[in-house]
Amino acid sequence: MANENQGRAPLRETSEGTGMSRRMVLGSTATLAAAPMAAFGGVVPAAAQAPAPAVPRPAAAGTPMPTGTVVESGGFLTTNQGVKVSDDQNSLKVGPRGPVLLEDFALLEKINHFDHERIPERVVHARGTAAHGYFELTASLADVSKAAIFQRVGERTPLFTRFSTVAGNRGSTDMARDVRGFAVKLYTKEGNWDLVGNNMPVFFIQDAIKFPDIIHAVKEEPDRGFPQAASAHDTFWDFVSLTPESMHMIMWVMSDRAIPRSLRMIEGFGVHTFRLVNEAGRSTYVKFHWRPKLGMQSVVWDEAVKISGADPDYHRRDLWNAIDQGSFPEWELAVQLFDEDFAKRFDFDVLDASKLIPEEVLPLRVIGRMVLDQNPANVFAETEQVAFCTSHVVPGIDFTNDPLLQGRNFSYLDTQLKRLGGPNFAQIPINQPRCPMHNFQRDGHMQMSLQQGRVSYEPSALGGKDMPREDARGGYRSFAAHEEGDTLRTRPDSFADHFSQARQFFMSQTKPEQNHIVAALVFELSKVETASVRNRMLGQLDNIDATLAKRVADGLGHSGPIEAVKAAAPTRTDLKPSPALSILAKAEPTLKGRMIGCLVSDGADAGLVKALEAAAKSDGATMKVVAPKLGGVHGAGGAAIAADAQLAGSPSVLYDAVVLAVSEQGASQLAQDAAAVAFVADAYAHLKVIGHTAGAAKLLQRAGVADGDGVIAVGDAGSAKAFLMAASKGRVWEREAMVRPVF
Ligand code: HDE
Repeated sequence: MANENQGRAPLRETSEGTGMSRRMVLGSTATLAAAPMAAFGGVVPAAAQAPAPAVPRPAAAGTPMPTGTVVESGGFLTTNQGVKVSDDQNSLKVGPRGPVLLEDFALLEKINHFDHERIPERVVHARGTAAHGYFELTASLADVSKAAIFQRVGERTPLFTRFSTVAGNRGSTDMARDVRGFAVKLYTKEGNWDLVGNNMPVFFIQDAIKFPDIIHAVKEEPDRGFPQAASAHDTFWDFVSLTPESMHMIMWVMSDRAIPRSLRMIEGFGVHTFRLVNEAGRSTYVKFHWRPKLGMQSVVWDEAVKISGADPDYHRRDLWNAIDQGSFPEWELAVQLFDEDFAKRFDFDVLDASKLIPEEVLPLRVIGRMVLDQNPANVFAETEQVAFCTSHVVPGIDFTNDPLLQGRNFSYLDTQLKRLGGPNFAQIPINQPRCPMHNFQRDGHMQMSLQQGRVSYEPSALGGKDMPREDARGGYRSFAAHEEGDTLRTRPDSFADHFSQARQFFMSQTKPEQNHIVAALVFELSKVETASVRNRMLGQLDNIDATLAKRVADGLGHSGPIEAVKAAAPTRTDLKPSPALSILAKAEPTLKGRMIGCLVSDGADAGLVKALEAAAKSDGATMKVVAPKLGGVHGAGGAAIAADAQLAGSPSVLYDAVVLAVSEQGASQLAQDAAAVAFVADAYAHLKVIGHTAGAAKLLQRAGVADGDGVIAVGDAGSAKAFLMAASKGRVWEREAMVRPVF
């Protein structure tokens, strides 16, 4: 069968290519030579294995034989039925100018398949990017979980991780202000375990029944079809301003966590409280955390807006390039473990997904690491078709009564049926377990396995001793939780406090981070056309913190008092700030995985550019040379300096720090180029460290940049090091009040 999937775990054995190649003519009617189909990802029909001579077919009378580009070929094209295709350029006609015949099965099949290439995109998390990798256990969890994956230190488990935005459609921008999905499918020896999390540890709602509402509210408005991938519109703020349980999550999505610099630099959270169960059947509550080895980093909002134009694929390109170049992103897996006593003592209900347990209250235990070391071979087959389900758990991992989690356990299975077309989605290679799998589920759409024998039920004696049976000892057993109560549609009182942790989050942020939360709220609410929605939201913010509400009101130019919105429970002010909730409070100086943009001009010092590149590399960063033309520039003395990118298409928003390695004359010329001026002005406004040669003065002046904090003269290898040292500290936050209003 042609086009058989060649994923990591193919359903059937496929033949490998022999590397044999042939010449073919593109855009011509020349005959293709015989060679194995495996080069195209297909199974080699026996007849096609022997190479046939590459003899061009003589053109039939009246058939034009255009000459095309000669390229190497790996084998015959065939239809899906394995019939060799003689001509893939022209449909079958009556005479050269006559009607096309319905009997042209090759045409019909090709168009038919093309018409059905798309499957429904995910209702949420449609835009995603993914990678293969592995999980390695670094500390045993055998005391609390019997899961095989948690037993042997050093054991590696293959996995596939998909990152996503939530609100936008598949074609939207990577840089939307949004939660990032962080879904990991672990192919354990006891079956697949899907840890389907986000880069924020809490959620907007407490009960799954509200999920369609929050998603309808944030998605494009149904009558107009916009805005796309944006929460800054009336329906979103209408809903959340009426849904106080969202307030904690609102603080997170208005923070810089919602505009990450790189997917390699985000944290991940399982969000819900899960259970671990050990051999003795004892249950321990657990919260899962992924922590990026590169540390966390975010962009500033104006940068996010501009990156969306400069490179809407910024995150996926960054992840793909890093893996392609062998800089494998890595995360630690850590757990917060607690028992029923802790759950009873803790300030909030551990079943409430709008709350977190601060690390300072319950420390993290690091148990492993995840390394992403291989890009997908095919985005559709893997990234699109991967089917995560929260209900995919393995012995030793179990659920709690979190009403959000319970609803998710239905939704994910249900959604895969719609997206992937039937109940056999577990047979798609990316979804297959890597351990033996057998049961009596039969037939269905796209059944891929040749299910044999007359016995398709159990118990059975007819099948003999080879039939699969239950395993009372090793099989999955749900934790025997004691449950009783009346049947009610209600929320527990223990879920009623919606503001205390929202306030705690805000108070835990550094000054620049608090400023950004205020600015984000001002930006978003400024896009809301309905005054009553804005005002109600101010009332909700007032319940979080009066100063926060006042600052947002000032930023909006709101006149008059803020109208109170009744809260179900008073806001606690005794919760201690948790520095672990801040990005900046735990940021370590580093350039690892970061990108430096070096703008060059004719007459630049080629030696300096080389020295900068080498120094950046030794710090773990990459330097890209940006020139007015892709052909590069002539350095001082005529030495050629090659360019990686052209200035107009490579603005400074794509880099973490910039250096202007330009000659005096080059700077004068660049001062006439709006792209060069914006390169410098934006780097300054985005608080980046700017290195510059003495010759850059005119360009700096034109961009309105004066020497000062983070603007560093660079002339030789020594000063290049000093520039990189400054850049490793990240942004120059002191500059912010000079470049944009702080409300
Ligand atoms: Fe999801 N979510 N979700 N979600 N979610 C989906 O499943 C849903 C929630 C998350 O890369 C859908 O396969 C409900 C929380 C990720 O393929 C759907 C509720 C968290 C992904 C669905 C939630 C998530 C999804 C759409 C409220 C963080 C992408 C396509 C009860 C812990 C997975 C799909 C991927 C995807 C339902 C809330 C994370 C519709 C009903 C909380 C990372 O089934």
